[in-house]
Amino acid sequence: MIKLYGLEISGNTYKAQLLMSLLGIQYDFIELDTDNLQHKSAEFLQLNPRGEFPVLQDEDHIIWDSQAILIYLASQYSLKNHHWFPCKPTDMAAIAQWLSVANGEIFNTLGKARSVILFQRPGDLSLLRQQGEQLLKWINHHLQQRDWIATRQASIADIACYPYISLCEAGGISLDGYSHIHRWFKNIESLEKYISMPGLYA
Ligand SMILES: N[C@@H](CCC(=O)N[C@@H](CS)C(=O)NCC(=O)O)C(=O)O
Repeated sequence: MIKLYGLEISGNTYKAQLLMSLLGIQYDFIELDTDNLQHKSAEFLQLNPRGEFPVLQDEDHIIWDSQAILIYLASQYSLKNHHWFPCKPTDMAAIAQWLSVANGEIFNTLGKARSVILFQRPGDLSLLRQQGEQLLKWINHHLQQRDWIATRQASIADIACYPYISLCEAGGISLDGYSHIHRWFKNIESLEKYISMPGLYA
């Protein structure tokens, strides 16, 4: 049985949970005791030397980084539904670009602003909010003529980008007025076997 190590309120963990639900994959969830820094313990560092979560374990295969987990799950378990991670080079490149945005700009502005407020992490909140608002404008414009963020069908790029955009009001960044982002939220939330997480925009 696949094991997922993470935290229920972690958007990066939710990326893996959402894709596993959409793909109908059963797994054991191991909620980390982050108050006692379980993710920095010698045992956990064997799984992920970065001391971060989520981590996915599938038999002997250990995968850290939520984007890498999405690539692994879609490639290994979605052979009949190629749209999650298609083999066409231009689609793969478009998906890679948006996985990079998810791990870069989205996490580092919207995600960080949330963690400054919710988890008292250090950070310049007004700068993060300013950068986050610029990012939302760009993504809203990008989605103007599109149903999905990278390709013509739902892909792992949508799953990677969705959580920290939908969670961003917890960081004091308003989602008001971004009509294309809201339409894209609805597209994702209409997927069969979609699951939510605490704090998503509703
Ligand atoms: N690029 C990594 C980032 C992982 C990450 O920063 N996870 C956060 C939780 S969402 C974490 O482990 N925070 C604890 C720490 O950095 O000490 C991914 O996408 O999985």
